[in-house]
Amino acid sequence: MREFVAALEDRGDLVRIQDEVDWEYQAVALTRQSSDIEGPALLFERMRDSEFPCLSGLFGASRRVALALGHDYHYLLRNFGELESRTIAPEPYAGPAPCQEVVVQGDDIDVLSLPLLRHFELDGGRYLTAGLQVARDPDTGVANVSIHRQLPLDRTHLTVFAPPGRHLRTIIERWNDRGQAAGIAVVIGAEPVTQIASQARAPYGVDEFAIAGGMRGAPVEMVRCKTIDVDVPATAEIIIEGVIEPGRLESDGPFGEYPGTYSAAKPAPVMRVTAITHRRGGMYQNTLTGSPMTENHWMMQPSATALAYREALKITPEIRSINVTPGGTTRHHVVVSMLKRHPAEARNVMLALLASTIGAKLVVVVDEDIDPFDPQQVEWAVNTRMQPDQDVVILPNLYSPTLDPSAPAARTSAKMGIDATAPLGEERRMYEPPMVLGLGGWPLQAVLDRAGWTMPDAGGYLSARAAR
Ligand SMILES: Cc1cc2nc3c(=O)[nH]c(=O)nc-3n(C[C@H](O)[C@H](O)[C@H](O)COP(=O)(O)O)c2cc1C
Ligand SMILES: [Mn+2]
Repeated sequence: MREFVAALEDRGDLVRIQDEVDWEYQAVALTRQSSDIEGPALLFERMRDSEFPCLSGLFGASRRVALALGHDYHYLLRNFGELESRTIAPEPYAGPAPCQEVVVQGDDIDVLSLPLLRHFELDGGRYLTAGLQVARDPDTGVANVSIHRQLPLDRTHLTVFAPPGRHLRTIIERWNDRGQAAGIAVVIGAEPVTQIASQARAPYGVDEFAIAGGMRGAPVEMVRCKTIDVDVPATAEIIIEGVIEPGRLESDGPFGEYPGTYSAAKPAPVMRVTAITHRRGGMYQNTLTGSPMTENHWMMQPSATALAYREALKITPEIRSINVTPGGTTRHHVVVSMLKRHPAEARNVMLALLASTIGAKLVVVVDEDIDPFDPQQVEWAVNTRMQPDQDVVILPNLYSPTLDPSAPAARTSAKMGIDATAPLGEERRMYEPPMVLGLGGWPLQAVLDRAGWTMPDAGGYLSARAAR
């Protein structure tokens, strides 16, 4: 993390703020504004009421996700699944672990010694938003790594917003079934590649630290926590160790969430903190979420897209390209471009995606000549290649992991598929854009050059926008 911060600083992609910043709204207000212009990451060196600096908006521009993984962002959208599949198991760290340079235990523990930020107007409180939660299956001992927001209840308790279906929740329930408390570690300021790897939609039983190892090309180096049997990345900035109190659920929320809406207050498991360990000068980290795009979305989009490819490719190998769109908050709308070989195939692709765990509510399937990343092309395909009474499938009442406020019941949604592909065969000609012949033979530029034409200055005209 420290190397990454230094590299960003060298590139002018991180700005240090030395003035004291308030954890109540101010830090988030600045992060939101930087996010909206795809500006720099912000390192708040002095936070009100805390000794810890706060790094915010680390992934607030897609270029920084790309830099963390050493690949162009569009390459990541296309190939994240392939990167996820090359795992390298974690290994023990040699020597004393930096993340345990300082150990805080007993009465000294206070989660609000960390600068947890207050994000949005109607939020239920300050939130910890950049913690990687690590817990182990009670039978296999295999770790799971994922990110869940946490609301502090008092000095030593935090909720863990891991809804049913999340791997962490399954682990908690399995420990609960035995009447035992699951050990849980919250890793703050892990190596950037590990943070992105935590978003892999790998099956239950796959250790996301091994995925991180594959992505960084070397094992993630781990140390055993001081008070629980859980291993954490030794070079992380801050670790919160604790146990899940069996059977206890407390109200968590509301919180301004990734669908760009609030998620209502819901019961969530509770963690009792048993220790906080950190590096000297440990950096706290905050991630922004809310209306797309934010770092929450940039972090999720590659893995959500990888999941969409996996599901679509089960139907046909002729998938050209997939966009899990920003307007669909990188979860709920999927546009798939495919080469159709059977008249009904697009509908199977649609159903596979609507049924998947990505949480898609709308799937639009277009032909291979349409770029799913160009909204105008997609709309044109919907305009000219589909009839609502024949090409729209609406399915009521499906299971769906979603925070959509319009959902009819918890984790339930109606779903819609639009087949905007043209018919196969002879008929297809009528669905293709009219071609102008001779474009190559009569290049306009030569004509314009001869006429001495240059682009007119727009200043003299009333611009279209002003006219509206
Ligand atoms: C910044 C950020 C915050 C997130 N917050 C939550 C959250 O509060 N609850 C949740 O269930 N998922 C949250 N997620 C998504 C999960 O971390 C992600 O889907 C993860 O892959 C789930 O892991 P699993 O497949 O091991 O269950 C968040 C993701 C990011 C990038
Ligand atoms: Mn998992």
